[in-house]
Amino acid sequence: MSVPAESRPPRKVLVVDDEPKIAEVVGSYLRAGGFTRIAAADLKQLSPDDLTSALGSGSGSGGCCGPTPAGFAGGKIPVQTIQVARFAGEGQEAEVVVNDQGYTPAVIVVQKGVKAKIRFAAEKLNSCNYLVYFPEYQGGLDLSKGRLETPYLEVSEDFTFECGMSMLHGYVKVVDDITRVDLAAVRKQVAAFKPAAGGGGCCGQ
Ligand SMILES: [Cu+2]
Repeated sequence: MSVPAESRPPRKVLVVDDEPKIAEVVGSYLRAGGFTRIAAADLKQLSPDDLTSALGSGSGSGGCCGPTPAGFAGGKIPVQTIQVARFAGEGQEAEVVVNDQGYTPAVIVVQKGVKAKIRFAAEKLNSCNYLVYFPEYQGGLDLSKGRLETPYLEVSEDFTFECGMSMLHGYVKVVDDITRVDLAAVRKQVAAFKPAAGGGGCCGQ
């Protein structure tokens, strides 16, 4: 079962081994996992836009994707708001608002064994949040292209969603009965959850 939509965008490619200053800057991005190493000789093939977007606007808080919303910094998932899916159509549905604050809610509870559809209300898209990727389903949605909902997903165990660069993370908790959810327990579990990608991405944090 996969999401038959856009796949993760290609990572930006950058590198420099023989120019210390640039290498120093680029190195931090490489360490954050957002880039793929290429030979310095090939660097000329990158456009100025690639470099600009990769290195940020110089404001210091930018980076290629802009600042990570506070609630999502370091791979954290805000747990204050949890949405329990509702039964509708052929299964169950939940909706997530996407804007500069990230995902609201970032935590959804769905019922095991009932097909689930997740909709995204693209309130404000930016270079970070326009792509929502579902690692466990190996697919994603390009919200900027109007792909605003997943197909019905077979639900068997917890899964996650994230922005294309793994800075914003959301969590879908699977329970046996959505009419009896222990929200405190879900909150506790998700608060302790560490995304595999470590909340890295090209922007660090
Ligand atoms: Cu991002």
